[in-house]
Amino acid sequence: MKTILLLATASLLLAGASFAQTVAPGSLPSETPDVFKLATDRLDYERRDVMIPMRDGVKLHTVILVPKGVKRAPILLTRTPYDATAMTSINATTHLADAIDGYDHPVDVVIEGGYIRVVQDVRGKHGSEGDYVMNRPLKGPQNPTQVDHATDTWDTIDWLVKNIPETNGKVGILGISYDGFTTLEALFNPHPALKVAVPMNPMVDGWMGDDWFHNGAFRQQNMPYIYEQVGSRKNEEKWASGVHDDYDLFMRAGSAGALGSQMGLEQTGFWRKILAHPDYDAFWSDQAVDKLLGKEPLKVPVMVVAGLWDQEDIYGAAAVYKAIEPKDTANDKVFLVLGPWNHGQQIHDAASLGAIKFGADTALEFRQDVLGPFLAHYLKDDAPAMDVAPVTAYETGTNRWRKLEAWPSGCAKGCAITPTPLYLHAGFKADFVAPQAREAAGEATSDAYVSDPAKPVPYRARPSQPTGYVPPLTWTQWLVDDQREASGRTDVLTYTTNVLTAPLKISGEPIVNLTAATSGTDGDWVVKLIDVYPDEVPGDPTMGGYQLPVAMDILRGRYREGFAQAKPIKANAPLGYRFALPNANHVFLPGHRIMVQVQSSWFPLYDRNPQTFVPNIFLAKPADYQKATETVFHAPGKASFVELPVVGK
Ligand code: PG9
Repeated sequence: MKTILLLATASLLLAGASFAQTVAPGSLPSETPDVFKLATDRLDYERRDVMIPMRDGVKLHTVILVPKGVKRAPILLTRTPYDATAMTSINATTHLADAIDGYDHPVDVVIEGGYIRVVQDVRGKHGSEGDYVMNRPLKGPQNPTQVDHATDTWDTIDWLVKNIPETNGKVGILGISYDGFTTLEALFNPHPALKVAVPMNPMVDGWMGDDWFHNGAFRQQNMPYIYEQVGSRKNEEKWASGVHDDYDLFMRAGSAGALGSQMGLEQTGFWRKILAHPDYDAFWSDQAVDKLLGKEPLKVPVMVVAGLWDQEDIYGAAAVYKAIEPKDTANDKVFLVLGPWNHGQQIHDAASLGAIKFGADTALEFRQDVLGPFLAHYLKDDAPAMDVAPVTAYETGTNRWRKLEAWPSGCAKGCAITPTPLYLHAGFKADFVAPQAREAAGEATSDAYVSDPAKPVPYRARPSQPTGYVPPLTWTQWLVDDQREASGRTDVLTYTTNVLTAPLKISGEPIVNLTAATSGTDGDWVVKLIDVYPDEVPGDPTMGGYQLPVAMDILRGRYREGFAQAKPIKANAPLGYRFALPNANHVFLPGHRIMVQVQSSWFPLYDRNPQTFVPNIFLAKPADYQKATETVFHAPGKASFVELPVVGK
């Protein structure tokens, strides 16, 4: 025993001697090593941080996560502006599943599939070299260089399959939102090792209906995002407005342009481009990904994933599907998933959204029954069979998944979709009968309200939260907010059907057809298609009378004749306004009612329309903002209606 003690003591003394540092007199050396080596033997995966050279010499920081022991594993790649290091070290953990348990990773699919997970900082962001350009356009009229996301993806995939010995040489690319955009960009001249792409909630056309504008109305609450995303390489510059309620912040600023100037946003190139391109000019249309993909050959199987209540990019997925589906003549290369989700909810829990309950975790069902088998089929060596329909669409209202051959199509076989006008009527009624002479015989043939830019309609209850995902923020739920508050306002017109006695199903885009006049020379029209719950809902009393938005959107009236050029509106003239609302796949159940709301502001998410025509609303002056009387007609020959894609036998 004594010997052991002696030996132990001796070894400690020796150890102490070997740790002793030769310290220069008068110095106190750093205690932090130059490079900290991770003790990897405890991890169930290997982490490799590499800088991959692109064809122009710029190196892109790429994190490679290899599950221990894998052989001939496929690669799942995501290219992001949101910090690859942060996205792959979400928890201090020894498990890959926990390291990636967050944004952009369908974790269970990645882990159960034994995939090599690769996440790369896009050019100009975080650990990558090069210059950052928001949604960098493809080489061409908006990008005179020889590099873009397509070339960077090609070069990256080429490097990966040559430098990761554990791979089977097959690569899938997937991502949500901006990372859905980079996923789509991989489809232009795709690398031969790219076997499948899953763009989820992708940014596709920032002006038409995704993050920056909707039909010309500017989504000003995304200004903090621009500030932080473009203000510095590592998003170190943080937006601090000093005002808690965004309604106050944007109201006091006047125009979005004025706020941008106050916040120093004009230092950034992308904000200057926004200011310079308020209309749908070539700057926007040249980089609309759906338009560009529509001209490309279909070389890689694609599953486009969309959320029916996507609060950020509700336009992009449907637009891309419309553009590429016609190329899929065998109906086996282009797939669409429409889930009852907010932006990206498919990788999180989705048993509910806000107050709306689905009875099961619909995101888990998607990952297990659709995404997992889909990726395995194209990426695994044994190419396991998959039973994934061309379209997998959740039917809200009945809470059922539907497997369809195409979209829109109301059912698998044997039904048809009939565009059916839901007319607005006197007495704030709505029904499927066109305005008759009865309205001309004395009943009101129109309804009016005063739209006051000094008191715009809040798009949700105040205080107006900023956009964001960390509780207590509920930005992710705003598309399912109860619309009762709005329906009680004098500057919101609300039309409602009688109680339905039979289910009514719609599948596709409802189309707004307003006949309306304004006393101003510009104006916005917001139209909401709403499912009104019964006055009492057995088992769920809080849902009694709930006004659930099914599809909502905004049109900036100056673009009534076309998006490329803003034109003044002829004052006090009944004019037609026609625009599509986002896709719905909804059953209005018996006992429910259908409601249509019309209003002229949706604040502060969207900037105010001055309601007097100015060349560029970003530069509007306080005096330009004037009240206007808005009139919506429901008379024979001047009907207003929402054309519903009604599913029938
Ligand atoms: N689509 C998301 C976003 C983009 C731009 C502004 C605000 C949000 C996203 O990429 O997360």
